[in-house]
Amino acid sequence: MRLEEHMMADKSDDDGQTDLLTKTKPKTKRPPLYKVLLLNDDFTPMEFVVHVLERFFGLNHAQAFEIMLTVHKKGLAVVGVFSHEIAETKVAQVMDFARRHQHPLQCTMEKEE
Ligand code: TYC
Repeated sequence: MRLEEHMMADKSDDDGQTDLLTKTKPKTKRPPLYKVLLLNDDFTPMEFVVHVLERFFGLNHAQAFEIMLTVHKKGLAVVGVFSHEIAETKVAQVMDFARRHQHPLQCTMEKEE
């Protein structure tokens, strides 16, 4: 047996990635999350926004009122963080509900970094 073979004889699980510079992290990447944002406007009634937050985001009345006020005062707020598919659904539900009630309420999503 050659010297090299003797040295590797008890290292059959060697993956060839022992070098400091060539080691790579095993990638277990989680899917990205998306923030759903509600935007302020001058026309949508406060109570309608509170209702939207209760109906589509499962918030209680106090939580919904608080977030509505944050949007009203700051211009926008994150109302939840979801997978891409769930975020898209929430945005579509809010936009459709607002349109059906002829309110200009805007809801968007943004990738969380
Ligand atoms: N600014 C609106 C008003 O004074 C209330 C409002 C709050 C509208 C939040 C949109 O996302 C919104 N009637």
